[in-house]
Amino acid sequence: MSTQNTGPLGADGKANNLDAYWMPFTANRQFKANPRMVVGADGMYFKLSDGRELMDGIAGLWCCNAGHNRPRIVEAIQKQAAELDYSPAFQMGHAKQFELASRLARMMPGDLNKIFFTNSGSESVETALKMAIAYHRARGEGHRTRLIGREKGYHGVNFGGMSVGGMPANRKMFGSLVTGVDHMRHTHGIEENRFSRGEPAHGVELADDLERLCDLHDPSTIAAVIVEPLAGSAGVIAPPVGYLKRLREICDRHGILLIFDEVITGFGRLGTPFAANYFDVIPDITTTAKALANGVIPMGAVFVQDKIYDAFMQGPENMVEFFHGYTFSGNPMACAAALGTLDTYEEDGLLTRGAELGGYWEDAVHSLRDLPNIIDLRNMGLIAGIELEPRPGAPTARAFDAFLKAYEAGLLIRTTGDTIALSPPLIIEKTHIDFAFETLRGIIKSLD
Ligand code: PXG
Repeated sequence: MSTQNTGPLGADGKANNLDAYWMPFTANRQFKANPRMVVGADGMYFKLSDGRELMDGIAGLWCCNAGHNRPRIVEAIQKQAAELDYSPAFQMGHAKQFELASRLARMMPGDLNKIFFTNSGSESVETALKMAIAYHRARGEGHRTRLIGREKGYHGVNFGGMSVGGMPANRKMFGSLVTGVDHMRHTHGIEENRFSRGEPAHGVELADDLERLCDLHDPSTIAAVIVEPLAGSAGVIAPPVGYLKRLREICDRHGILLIFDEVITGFGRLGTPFAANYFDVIPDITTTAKALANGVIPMGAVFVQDKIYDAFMQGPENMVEFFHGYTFSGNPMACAAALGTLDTYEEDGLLTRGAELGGYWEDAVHSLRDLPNIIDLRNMGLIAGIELEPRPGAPTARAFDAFLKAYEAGLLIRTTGDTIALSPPLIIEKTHIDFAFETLRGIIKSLD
């Protein structure tokens, strides 16, 4: 079943096939029985092994915000590879790390002026959680160790992120996880919020759930609260009006750090550079990855307020201040790709393009309302969530059928549970939006 030849013979003369690769977050047996193979990408489109084009409705995995095969980024990587391929991440530096960090600091509102580089969203989250705990300890508040996440949150798959995350399927197989973690209630499923355009009107009081956890654990034990400003993986859940502001107020009242996980919302997804701009709420720490280097080379960045960095800069100057970092933190190839990406975002005005197109996008999303099996439609910036009624006794099956049919029709979508998520490259044009929603209209109509 999975012996299909995927390319030329290996040097050992044996056929390459689909057996050896254990694919992430994939139904391996189903995929290998009927593979979907990509061979190229340009602009808004993937090219498939059968010669067809597939419109990218999800920016790769929420990461190729400038679209594919962008010349600035390609050239930056080619040049960098020939000039400086790698330089040691610890106790050595190269100019592009400092240039990139300076540029990022200028882009982010508030005092989030210190940047720590990682290679993924998951690593950014681990880094942020460790920073939060160590920050309090450095200030003499070593009793603040507890971490608070939220139900339905997704913060990557490493132990810290999985533990503060609230996706049951991502947690249940992996034992007792990190201890000293608790969760606020999620903000989804409020009946009056169905078919909201942008921020839903109801549910600000759910932020007060943090007060409940403060009462239970005592705030002096809590280091940080981490939330996605808009929850992506759980199915596009925008925060109720005023919710994030209230979380900020509660954190301030109790000396708790607020971490925004902007791995999805960062770099223009909401029509503003960051969700912090959109919601006008400044966290203490922001985690990013994905679109930082346009998905071309793995890279993440953690932004921290000056006060946090400063708290670490104590003790003898020859001592390492933060015992944390990765071999590939700030590596030259990733920095070059990120600088080329930021140039592209700037030149094409992509970080605010979602605001310009947002109205057209929103109308397109909500035009599906009359279709069968639609139980909710949600949108913000260039994101859409289309929630389908689950098939009785077969949750997720209807949405997965939509995924397969869309693939056949030339459109790449994501599904999570019974929700279809769309997050196209920010270079999208109205004609692409029309194609996506006309295609989806036909598909959703045809689903049993
Ligand atoms: N935080 C958030 C908010 C994320 O969305 C991560 C952390 C982890 O990032 P890495 O780079 O370690 O994967 C993510 C990742 C989807 C989807 O379609 C979402 C993610 C990854 C893959 C698919 O919902 N989010």
